[in-house]
Amino acid sequence: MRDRTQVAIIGAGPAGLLLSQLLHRAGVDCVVLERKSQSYVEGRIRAGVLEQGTVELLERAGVADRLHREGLPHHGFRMALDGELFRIDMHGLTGGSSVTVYGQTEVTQDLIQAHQSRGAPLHFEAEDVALHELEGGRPHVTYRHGGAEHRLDCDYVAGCDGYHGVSRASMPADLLRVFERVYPFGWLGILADVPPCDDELIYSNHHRGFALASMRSPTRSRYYVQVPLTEKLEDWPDERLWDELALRLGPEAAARMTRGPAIEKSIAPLRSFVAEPMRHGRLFLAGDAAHIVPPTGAKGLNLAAADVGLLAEALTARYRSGTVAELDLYSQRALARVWMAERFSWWFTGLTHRFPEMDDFARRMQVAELSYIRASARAQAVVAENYVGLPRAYALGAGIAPRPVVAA
Ligand code: FAS
Ligand code: PHB
Repeated sequence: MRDRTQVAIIGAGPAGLLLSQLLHRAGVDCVVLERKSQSYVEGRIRAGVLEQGTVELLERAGVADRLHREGLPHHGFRMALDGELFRIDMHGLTGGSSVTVYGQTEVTQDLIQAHQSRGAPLHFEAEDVALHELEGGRPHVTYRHGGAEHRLDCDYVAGCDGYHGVSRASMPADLLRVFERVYPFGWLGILADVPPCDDELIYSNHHRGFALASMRSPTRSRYYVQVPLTEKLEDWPDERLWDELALRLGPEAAARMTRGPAIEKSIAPLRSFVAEPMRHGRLFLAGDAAHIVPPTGAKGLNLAAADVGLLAEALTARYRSGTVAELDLYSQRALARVWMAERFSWWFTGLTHRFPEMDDFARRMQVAELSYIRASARAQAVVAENYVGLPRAYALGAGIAPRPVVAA
């Protein structure tokens, strides 16, 4: 079967769904092709913190009603050093910025709901998606769906298919430059229908390892502990995990912690990854297809949204006024923001986690840096403005956006 659209979007994660919704509201035709089933996509448990910029994009996409009803505005978060808590007053230190705690699962469900209520072309279980003629005059996507072979002719392809997707893999190997750090540990996460131990998040640096106390609602908690990559889920029965969380979060948080059965438990590896450029001909990458951050800084989902905001504006300008200037600037603009978020996520991970090769000197450096942050409002302001999301102007300032990398 043969179809045509203006923008073919690969992937129905937050990036693909948000881009599709923004383009639809700008009058741009698009089709979303997703490899997995709807229930699989809706069942994924991932991010939990939305920057103000992400909330504004979801409002612009017309999918923020439930977010405003159920999302939890957070004006600060706590840090713990070997069990001793101190607070980062984001709202006070950034002139009024904050974040909203609202699960990526809910964002995805709200976006899918918006698509299906308008009968949008969102195809789940699209198999063997392949991209063709990205530099030619007839870009198109082929795929199999419902047992039939399909060809989708388009003007542009948005690769929103995550780290393991087909889009980045469709770029010429000699064009791509990748930058990567793989961390020697993972995060063991637990979701439980118990009240959170605090009304704000707690990021804990403990000599036994990192722990994070987060939440999804006043009755649903999300916790993480750093574990070696060799650990298996069966090594961590619920009781062992609750005991470890109590130790690493410290006595004050432990006293308020409510235990309960895990409704989801998983181990996620941590990596920092960037692929440059984020464009090849008619293909534009957005979200995890182009970059990965360790979840420590709560940037992954928010970076995907920031890419999508830029790409939606550029595609809309192209169809409304015929200008391709913003499309030509997309990769450089997106990467400028990506690298700043990569730096913060890498730094915050280094500050809060126990590295296997860490000697006593390195441990003392961590303790000294955390003690300095605890003591200095200026140091806390740096943490706060990165956590709530840097102003777009920082990345677009002259000389800040990295020059396109020219092969040596
Ligand atoms: P996604 O990976 O979410 O979506 C890509 C979509 O493309 C998927 O639905 C996939 O099935 C589909 N796809 C892949 N290949 C395809 C193909 N060939 N054809 C069609 N479709 C294809 N971020 C945070 O900020 N905080 C966190 O706590 C956090 N925790 C995470 C935990 C885990 C286990 C993982 C993997 C990520 C986590 N992240 C976290 C990061 C995460 O939230 C991502 O940043 C976010 O999902 C990015 O969204 P997308 O770019 O849409 O990519
Ligand atoms: C979460 O609630 O899942 C979460 C919150 C903050 C992070 C990472 C994950 O930095």
